[in-house]
Amino acid sequence: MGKSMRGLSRADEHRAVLGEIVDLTEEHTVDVVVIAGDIFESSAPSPEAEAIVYGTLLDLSQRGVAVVAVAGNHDNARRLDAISPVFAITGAHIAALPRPPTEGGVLRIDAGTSSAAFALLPFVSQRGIVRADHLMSDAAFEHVQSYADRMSNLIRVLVESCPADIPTVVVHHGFVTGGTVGGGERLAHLMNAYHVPALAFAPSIAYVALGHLHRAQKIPGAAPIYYPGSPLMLDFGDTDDEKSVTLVDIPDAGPAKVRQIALASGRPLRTVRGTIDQILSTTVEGDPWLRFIVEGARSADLAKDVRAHFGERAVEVRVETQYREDQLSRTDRARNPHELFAEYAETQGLADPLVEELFSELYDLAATAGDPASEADRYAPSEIRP
Ligand SMILES: [Mn+2]
Repeated sequence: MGKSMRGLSRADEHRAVLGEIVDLTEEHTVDVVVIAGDIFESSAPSPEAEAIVYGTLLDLSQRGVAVVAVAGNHDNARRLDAISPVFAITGAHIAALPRPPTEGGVLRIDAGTSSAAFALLPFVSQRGIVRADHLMSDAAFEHVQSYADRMSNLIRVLVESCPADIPTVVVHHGFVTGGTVGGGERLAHLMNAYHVPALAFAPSIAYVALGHLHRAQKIPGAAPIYYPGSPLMLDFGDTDDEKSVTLVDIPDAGPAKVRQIALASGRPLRTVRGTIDQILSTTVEGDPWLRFIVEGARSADLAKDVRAHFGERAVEVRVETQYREDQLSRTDRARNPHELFAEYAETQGLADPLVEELFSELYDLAATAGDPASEADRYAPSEIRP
């Protein structure tokens, strides 16, 4: 929540899609809503974004629906941690920081005659992993060094602490890979150092709810492991996705039944490509956000002409194969570096979720370097100079 479209508010779409999800909980008699992060776009969310999220949590509470949430890498973990005791009173449980099983890392929820245990592991940065595993005080941590091994151990400790007589659900925000990592190239090596292997999730786990990747997908593994994806299209790169929520039915015994339910709220993102004459004669159905890629002859008034024709929804007008340096000048300072990088990567033909994840990780390290005490507080996008 709180992510804008090239500086234009999407708050109406955020309200609509959360309202749609709240209605779905009633239609499908949902017991628990799981939010695997990111909750907010920024670690300094606007009061409007907070009002939308907190209002939704209270809506769910009034309908008797419990909430289990973990913080993601965009979230301000310490800020969410501060407010979490207040929301716990309403039945919304926010795990913002990694905690040992008995101090909030494991949560039991009873709904009617059914119960489930939730093992909660919010986003852990590479630098945060050492602190996190000290918390768990388990001898096995002394012998492992890699992020993947340490994270696997954290998950094991949490899952083994869950009651054995009820189903266990793991909720985690991070990058989980399948069994195969391809190639010997440097990028693959770096990514390999910063992921959680799907093998970390034991077959006894009823369901693994993941957040981080925008695209809805199932990760191959011994347990059912899913990313539900983002509820709105966030980037022009997402345009082929149908947005959905994941409905999971967990029986007292046996495998979970998982299905996607399409979401109708939110404006789609469309790219229109062609010469300026073709573009100006295009009819656009519905009310999407529009990106235009202009081929062939161009003029200084290109963007003005396109915006005059299509209005405010024409959020981006770009000339094919030419990256314009001046794009990174005035308006972009207020924008999110992840968004800027994704856009740049695309103009360079480098658009790839792995590249964007790597950028986010490097950015995280750079933005928090040298100040371990306030890792989450430091990131304020408007203060970072390009
Ligand atoms: Mn994330």
